[in-house]
Amino acid sequence: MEFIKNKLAEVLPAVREKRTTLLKDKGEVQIAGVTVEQVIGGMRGIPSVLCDTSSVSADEGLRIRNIPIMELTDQTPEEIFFLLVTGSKPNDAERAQLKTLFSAHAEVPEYVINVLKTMHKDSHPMAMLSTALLAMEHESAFRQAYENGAGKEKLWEATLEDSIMLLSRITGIAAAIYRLKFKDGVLIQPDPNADWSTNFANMLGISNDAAWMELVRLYLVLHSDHEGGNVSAMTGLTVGSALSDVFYAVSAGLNGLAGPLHGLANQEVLHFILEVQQHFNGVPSDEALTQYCWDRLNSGRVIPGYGHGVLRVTDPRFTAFHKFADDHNLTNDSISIVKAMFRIVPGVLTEQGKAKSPWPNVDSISGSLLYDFGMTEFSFYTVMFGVSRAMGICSQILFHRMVGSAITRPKSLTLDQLVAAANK
Ligand code: CMX
Repeated sequence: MEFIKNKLAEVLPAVREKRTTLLKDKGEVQIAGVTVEQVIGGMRGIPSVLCDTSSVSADEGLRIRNIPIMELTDQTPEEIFFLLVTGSKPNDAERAQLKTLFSAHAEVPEYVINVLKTMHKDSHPMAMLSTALLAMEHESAFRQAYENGAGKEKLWEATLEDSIMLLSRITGIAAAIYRLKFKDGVLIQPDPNADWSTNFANMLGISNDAAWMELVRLYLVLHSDHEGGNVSAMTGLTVGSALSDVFYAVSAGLNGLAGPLHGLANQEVLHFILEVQQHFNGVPSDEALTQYCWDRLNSGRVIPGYGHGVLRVTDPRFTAFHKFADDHNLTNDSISIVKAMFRIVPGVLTEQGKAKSPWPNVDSISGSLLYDFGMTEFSFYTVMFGVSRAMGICSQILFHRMVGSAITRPKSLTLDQLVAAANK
C-alpha cells in the first residue's frame, strides 16, 4: 500500500492548493439557484456535492477521472481503484504491485463469519453485507489514529489503510454470504496470489469458466463509482463527513444501495424477467411484452432498470454489458427478454410521458448475465453491485479527507417556510 500512499502524497499539495485557492478567491461566487421543485423533488440536479473521482453527464454517462467508462472496460478493478484515488492510470511498476493489493489480505476474520452465521435465515444478503462491515469497525486504523490525536492533515493515511482493508475483505465476505445463504455453507479460501476479481469469482464457487471470470471483472469495473450525488455515495459521504470511519460510512451507503429505486433494481429486473418468462412460458412477442409493460405501469409500478436521475441516454454500462452478451453469444431466455425490453420499453415510457429518461440503466441487464452463468439467486445481485461500489465510496471519502472537507450540513425548510419563500 506504500506505493499508493507515496503517489497520493505526491498529488496532495496540488489538490489542496486548488481547493484552498478556489475557496479563498471565489468562495462567494454563486454557481446555481434552487427551485421549489428541486427542494420537493429530492434535490434533483442541485450542483452541491464535491466529487473528483468520477462524473456523470446526461448525454454521455459515467467518466472516471474524466475517462469515459467505455474506454476502461479492459481494466482490472484494482487499476480502477488506483485511477479513482490518484487521478491517473497506474504505470507498469504500479500495475505489478496492484495485482495482489487486495487479495494478499483477503482472509475474512472468523468473528465476522460468525456474525453472518448468527443472522436470521431470512436476512437479506445486503443486510448481511452491511452488518459484516460494521462488525469490523473496531479494527479501524482511522478510529485509532483519531483517538491517538492525529491531526486533520494526516487522517487521510489511516483512511487509505482502512479502505484497503475493507476492500480486501469485502469479496470474501460477499462470497461467504453467498455460500452460507444459498449453498452448502462451505467457504472457499482466497488465493493470495490471484488478482481481486479472479479470487472473488473463485470464492463464489459458481464456475471456473474463463467467461465467468471475465464477467466478474467487468462487473466490478462498471459499478465502481457513479459520482457523488447518488443515494449510496451521498449517504457514505455524509456519514464520512462527520469523521466516522469507512466501516460506518460504506455500511451506511450500502443500506441505501439496498433500495429498489437504486441498486436493488437489478434484483427487481430479474424478478420481472422471470415473471414474464413464466407468464408467457418463454420469450413473448414484442406486442405481448408491450402490453405486459403497460399493465405494470397502469397498476402504478415502475419498469425496473429503466430511467435515471441524471442520464438521458442509454447507460454506457448497459452498452458494455450488452456487448459482453453479444461477444459471448449469450442467448438464453432471460437475455432475450432483456433485449426485447430494450426494443420496446423506451417507446412505452416515452408514450406514457412521465419518466424524464426512457432509456435502460445498468441494472436492466447486469442480473441476466449473472443468471446465465448460474448465479440464479437474484437477492444476491445487489451484493455484487455493493462490493464494487465500496471502491467508489472509499475513494470519495479519501478525497474529502485529503482536502479536509467540512461536515455536510445543508439547510432544511418546513413546508410553511417553503411556501413563504416561494411567495416572496
Ligand atoms: N418506470 C415507470 N415510471 C418511471 C420510471 C420507470 N422506469 N422512471 C421514472 N418514472 C416516473 C417516476 O416514478 C416519476 O413518477 P411520479 O411523477 O409519479 O413520481 C416520473 O417518472 C418522473 O421521474 P424522473 O424524474 O424521470 O425520475 P427520478 O429522477 O425521479 O427517478 C429513478 C430516477 C431511477 C428512481 C426512476 O427512473 C426509477 O424509478 N426507475 C426504475 C428503478 C430503477 O431502475 N432504478 C435503478 C437506477 C440506477 C441505480 O441507481 O442503480
